[in-house]
Amino acid sequence: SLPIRLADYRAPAWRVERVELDFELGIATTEIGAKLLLRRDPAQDESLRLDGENLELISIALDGEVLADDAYRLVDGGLEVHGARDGSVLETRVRVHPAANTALEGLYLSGPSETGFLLTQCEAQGFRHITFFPDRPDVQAIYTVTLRADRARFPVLLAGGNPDGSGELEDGRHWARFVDPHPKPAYLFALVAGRLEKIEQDYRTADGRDVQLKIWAEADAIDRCHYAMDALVRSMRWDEQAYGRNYDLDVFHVVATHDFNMGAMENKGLNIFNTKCLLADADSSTDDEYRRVEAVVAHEYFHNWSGNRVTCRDWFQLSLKEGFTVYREQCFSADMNSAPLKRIEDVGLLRRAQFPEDAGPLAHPVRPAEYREINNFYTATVYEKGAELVRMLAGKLGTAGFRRGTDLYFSRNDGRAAALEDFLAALGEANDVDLSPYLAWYGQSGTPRLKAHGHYDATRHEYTLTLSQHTPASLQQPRKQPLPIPVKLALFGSDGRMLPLHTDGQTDASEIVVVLDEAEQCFVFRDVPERPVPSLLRGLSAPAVLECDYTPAELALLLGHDPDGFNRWDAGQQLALRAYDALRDGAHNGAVNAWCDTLAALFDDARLDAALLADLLVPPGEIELAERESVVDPARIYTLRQQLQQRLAARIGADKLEARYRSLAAQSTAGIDAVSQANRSLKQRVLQLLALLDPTAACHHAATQYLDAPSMTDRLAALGVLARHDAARSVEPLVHYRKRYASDPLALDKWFALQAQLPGEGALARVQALEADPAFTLKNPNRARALLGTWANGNPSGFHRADGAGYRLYADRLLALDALNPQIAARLATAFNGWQRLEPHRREAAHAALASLAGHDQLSRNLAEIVGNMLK
Ligand code: HT7
Ligand code: ZN
Repeated sequence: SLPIRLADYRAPAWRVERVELDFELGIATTEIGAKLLLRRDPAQDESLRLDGENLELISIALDGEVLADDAYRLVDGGLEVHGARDGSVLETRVRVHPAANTALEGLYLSGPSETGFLLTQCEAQGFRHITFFPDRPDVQAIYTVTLRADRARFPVLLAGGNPDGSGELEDGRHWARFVDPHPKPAYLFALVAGRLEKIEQDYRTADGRDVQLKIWAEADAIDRCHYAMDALVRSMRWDEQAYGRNYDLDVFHVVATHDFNMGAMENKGLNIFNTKCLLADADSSTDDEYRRVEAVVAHEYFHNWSGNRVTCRDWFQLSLKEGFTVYREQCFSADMNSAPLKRIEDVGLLRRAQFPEDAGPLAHPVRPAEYREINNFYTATVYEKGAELVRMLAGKLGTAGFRRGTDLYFSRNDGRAAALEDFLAALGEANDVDLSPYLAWYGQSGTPRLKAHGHYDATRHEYTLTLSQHTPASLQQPRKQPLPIPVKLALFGSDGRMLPLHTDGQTDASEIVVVLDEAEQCFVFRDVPERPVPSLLRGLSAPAVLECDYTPAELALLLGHDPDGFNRWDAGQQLALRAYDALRDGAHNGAVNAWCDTLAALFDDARLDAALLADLLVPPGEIELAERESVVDPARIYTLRQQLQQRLAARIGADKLEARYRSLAAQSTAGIDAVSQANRSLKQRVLQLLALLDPTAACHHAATQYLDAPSMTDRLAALGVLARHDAARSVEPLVHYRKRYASDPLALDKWFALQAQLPGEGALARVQALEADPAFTLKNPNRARALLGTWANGNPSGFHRADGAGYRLYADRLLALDALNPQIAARLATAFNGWQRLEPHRREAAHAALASLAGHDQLSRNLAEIVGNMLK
């Protein structure tokens, strides 16, 4: 297939003003009638072409006349119709097969044929699997949807919009109609039909609309939806207060499914969620999962404005809705919880997932210039880097200025399909600033490296900071431009206090932002009483990698004293990298000691938040460490990182770890309040460190903790320590867990994932054994991700075996998956990212596995694009 290019964008020649859809629902076969009121752009004279995939056309009529065979043509991927005029009405009837749809795109069945329910997934291009339509986001129509089905088999019938009547039909069937008054693109269409239970809550918006909130799930899951309802109500209030955005229909439905390709979907008025991102209760959910539910509920709700009311002109603009909505969710979660902890989590994800993507063969700009398969572009770059770009803009404008900008953006673009330029223009115009230089960030891939060098002039009391930037070349973009990089900074004195800053522009602030927009620039600070320690890129003020010639002692000072939790953590991460390098190179131990000594001191600091301490005690992960190596040996990285943590544990000492563990264990509760979560987080970390020094003692605690655990977080943490440090002793609790949660798919996913994460050469055999478990199936994306995805992405030392056997098995599974669900196969295939930098044996084996995949002629467009890019 040929790539689709941003440069080729043309406004649609044909639009749909109104659409009436009529569904005759059945599990094996569903018939869909569509009536489209068409509008033609008088400036274009193309004939009407509609998208359609895997549709059996039953009938077709134009303006009430059945079309003759030569008046239309079924073509690859669509339908051409001759003779349509502006104002014409096209009627089609098609047949689809939901139960046979394993790709989970379009209309499909969730669960077994006898008991499951029907639902749709239309983003990005699923609607064309439901009916013939101009399936592009800049075609926005008013939808009237009628659902008909057997009442006993499908007691609940839902579609997006406001309810507009329902009633009985013959033969035990019934119907329900919905009208959505807000014009929307096809990707936001949704329906759900089946046996579902609900919980409800009334909500009055700030502007006075009474809304019924309804969350739907299968009977065994409905009791686990209360936390999501609570998160939804908080999200709605927050969007009213933070952005002045109110909900705009009389009902808001949320539906949970176990069978979903992504986390959730923001369909207008009918959000659909992966159960993994919606269900939460103390017995089966971890603290991380509670936070994820809160975040994803908020994210999808926020899309009602950033995505639905203002949508994307074309899929190249995807970050317009995704980057902005991720940013909105990040701010919401920071407000609901701890801002520094949230930032640590998000920056961790950015460095672990986005930076490697941006440095490898799949690198692409936040606004890509071309794609073959749009589903491959729901990436960390579009989402997470996109959110960082919005954060930069928001930081530049300040809270009030950013709000002025978003108000203008929403009012000016309401009901429209917008481009990223519209976003920057509104933010800029509302504040009288020109933000167009920031557009360069959207068009250039790669993570800028920011170099900093400080010079102190003791006689003049002047500190000169020289900043320079460089973005490594990529295949598509051999020459990278300098970007505007906002560098938030502070200067610290040797006593660990922040120094007041005196520059030409500003005086007396303790933290300022300078913008580096050339390859190199100097910034001068006056009246600096002593040689300062700079703290740079605070809060990660731009998605860049900082390379500063700090001494270990300087980083230790920041780790020990920075009043801001995030910056303290970040200094600790940089120091840990130094320590890691020293261990690897057998160099002087200065950095190792500085890292261990400072953390050991903080370990004793009773004022420090327990959750922050837990994060401080974790060095950068294996993927981040691998990113800095020119030749990667994942087994060696694992071993060195273990050694580094062992040094830390030894420096703190077994007695202190043991005592801290006991005191935290004595305070354990099942609560999900911040204090209880912080307690669990630190307790887990302390137990992990203890296990590196005294595995017997740690496993003894873990065995007890597993049995007594009042929460899933504690239970899994204990199981993890046992499985890593005493395989024999972990057998019984693993079997116990497997039985206890036999009928809880999400809990079973965690069981698969925990074992898939166990490091070292044994991982392959373990994965194969787990594949033989009767609960394993490639058909369910959550299950496939839990076992195969966790192994390949979350267990570098276990996946990257020197003999390449991991790659061969994985490639084989990708092929099998591709035949079922191309979106999931393509996503999992990205685990090969970085293969070119592997040491020669592994590189050759990875190359062979990728080449064998590329040699198959039946690959989906999804998998073919990823594998093809990987091999470029
Ligand atoms: N906007 C949603 C994207 C999504 C999706 C994309 C491709 C295939 C399946 C999908 N399910 C959901 C999710 C979001 O960002 O909110
Ligand atoms: Zn989204």
